[in-house]
Amino acid sequence: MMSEQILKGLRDRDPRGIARAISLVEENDPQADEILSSLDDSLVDQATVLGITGPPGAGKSTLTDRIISNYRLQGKRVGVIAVDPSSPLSGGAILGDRIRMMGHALDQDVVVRSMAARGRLGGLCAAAGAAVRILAGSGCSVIIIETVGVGQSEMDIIRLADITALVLAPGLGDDIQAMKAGLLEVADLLIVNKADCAGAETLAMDMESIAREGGEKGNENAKVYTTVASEGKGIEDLIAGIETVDASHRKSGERRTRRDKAYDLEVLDWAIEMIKPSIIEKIKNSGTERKGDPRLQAVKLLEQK
Ligand SMILES: Nc1nc2c(ncn2[C@@H]2O[C@H](COP(=O)(O)OP(=O)(O)OP(=O)(O)O)[C@@H](O)[C@H]2O)c(=O)[nH]1
Ligand SMILES: [Mg+2]
Repeated sequence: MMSEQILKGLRDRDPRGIARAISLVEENDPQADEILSSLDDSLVDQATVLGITGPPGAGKSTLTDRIISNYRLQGKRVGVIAVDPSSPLSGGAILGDRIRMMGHALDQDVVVRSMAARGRLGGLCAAAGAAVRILAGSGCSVIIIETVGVGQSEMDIIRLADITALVLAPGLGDDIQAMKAGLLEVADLLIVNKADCAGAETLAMDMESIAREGGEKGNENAKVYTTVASEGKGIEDLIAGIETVDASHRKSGERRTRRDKAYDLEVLDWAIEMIKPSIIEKIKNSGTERKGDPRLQAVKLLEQK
């Protein structure tokens, strides 16, 4: 597809054109610059980016599906970025399955994109940031980023979100304990899904007390949302909660602060991305004697003009 066609596809909000545009950016194709500079910044500014994170199998995709349905009823166009952790922790879930779970495959106003965290060239944050803007620029007023809450790149990507919801579920074992601390720090909303399962109540009470005492973000009124995503229970309450947080972040300037931080992170990610090939080339050409400390070699290499 030529870039003119892709630009038209974006203007027409055609999911295939959008997918192609994101791929070109991911591949660092020269046409990416034209695509990215053609986007409507006011749409990007206005969109709400919602991060949904939590351990594998907590029900993030099922919940995402329900949240999409709710926004679709409000007439909103929704974009989804599903980050595939390609980790054994995901229980062997493969990309295809994650997307197939979305009950909106035929809806032109739901655009789903998957991205691999591992085994990819370049920064996930950079590519996902661009994808968010492309989705927003093509009319998605809500963009959901689904990511498993393990690993650094997954934590980095959640910083692209205006609001982050942490999804936990009973019966997922000790992994949760290990994850809780880091995830709680980034969570604006706490969700206990699988409320139909044994142990949900205890988990919700646990989460509530952790949230109440939890450091900087400690919140006297910390509320834990309970859902049964598979049956669509608790979704309306959750959506109302998301909207309350969104409105309060917009008013307080928190949203601006987060976007500024995310922006810097993306610039860094892209810059590293762009400088890498030339460094690799330098190493190849320098005929480096593999002697002395690699760190010192790196210093020398960077001093070369
Ligand atoms: N009993 C019960 N099962 C649920 C609920 N929500 C989701 N499930 C089931 O839990 C399993 C995992 O759900 P997913 O939505 O794929 O979970 P996920 O967090 O997206 O998983 P990964 O993407 O692999 O990290 C599926 O079999 C769902 O049908 C719920 O509220 N109650
Ligand atoms: Mg999933």
